[in-house]
Amino acid sequence: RGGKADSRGALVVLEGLDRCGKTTQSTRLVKNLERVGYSAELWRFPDRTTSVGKMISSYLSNESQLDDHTIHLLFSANRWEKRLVMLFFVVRNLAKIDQDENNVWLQNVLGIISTGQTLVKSLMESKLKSGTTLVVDRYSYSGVAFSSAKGLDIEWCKAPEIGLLAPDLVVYLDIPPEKAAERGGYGGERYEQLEFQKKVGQNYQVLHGPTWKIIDACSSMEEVEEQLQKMVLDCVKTCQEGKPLSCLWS
Ligand code: NYM
Repeated sequence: RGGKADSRGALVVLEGLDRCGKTTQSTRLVKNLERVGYSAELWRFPDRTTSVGKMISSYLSNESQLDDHTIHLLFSANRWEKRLVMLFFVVRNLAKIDQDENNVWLQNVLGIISTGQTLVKSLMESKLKSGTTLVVDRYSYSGVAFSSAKGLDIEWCKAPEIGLLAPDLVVYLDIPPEKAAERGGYGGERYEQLEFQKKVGQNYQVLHGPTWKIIDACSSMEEVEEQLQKMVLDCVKTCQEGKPLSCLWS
């Protein structure tokens, strides 16, 4: 819908404290974007379905103990591992293709291999370039804000995220930690404690940059939904008009 035929989708990230409403809002946002004719997908980090994600999940539910640096790197690895999926995809397709000399796709792939170019293109980039907007529930900013709340150096926390795609828009759902705690439902996972969340909130402040927009998460669900959709539609249009992709931490 709209834009040039080869226009890309937007990379939109939702961030905030636990219980700020990110998951509800990101789900609604994807439905709303699709309803008005855009291709959109919901991603979330941690992605608990991968083997790294399972280690993270077990740590969060206090079933395992890990050094703070180690779990930080696992959260980051869980974002990086989206690249490998693409490599598998290529290998799987290569295995399927018969050795037909006229197969242009295969010839291209072999050409790329022989010139030493990398085939490993991130799944995220491919999705965006195919025109799909990605709505991502938590990203590198959660990684930095939560780990540095444990006392890890903020620059050290940012380092493993360098080179991941930078979002076109980060929407911070702003809620005072006390209000979030009142919403209840802290599920007993690690980090779901008021004092810790206060530190996380302060760390998020340090990360705010030009691509960030803030929504008052204490407004009604409908109001947040409406504001969010408006911001995202503006961003999607800018991306369709040719805004280039960039990498963290630009
Ligand atoms: N979290 C999430 C981190 O500590 N680092 C990260 O990189 C990410 C993506 O995991 N309390 C924390 C924030 C949350 C917890 O997230 C699980 P969720 O959105 O509740 O599944």
